[in-house]
Amino acid sequence: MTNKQSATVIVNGGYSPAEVVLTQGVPAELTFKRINDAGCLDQVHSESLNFSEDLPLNEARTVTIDTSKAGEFPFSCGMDMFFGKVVVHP
Ligand SMILES: [Cu+2]
Repeated sequence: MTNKQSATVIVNGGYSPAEVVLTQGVPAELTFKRINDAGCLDQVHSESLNFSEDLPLNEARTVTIDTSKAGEFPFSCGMDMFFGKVVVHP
């Protein structure tokens, strides 16, 4: 029985992967690691997932994801130019 899940998004001029699939009801952590100074990706935020993080270069930052509801939840850079999403499926 899996009781935890995690995923890592590499921030390198965009989000890789840009879509993270999680299972509903399993506690989840999402880690961002920015490895490229280009662009304006030094912040990542999501209104629907309720997080906002600064992303220092080459440092991992982990946020907790609420997986109680299924659906698609977008996140984006501080200026809303680059987008990714978390898909929580039942
Ligand atoms: Cu931006």
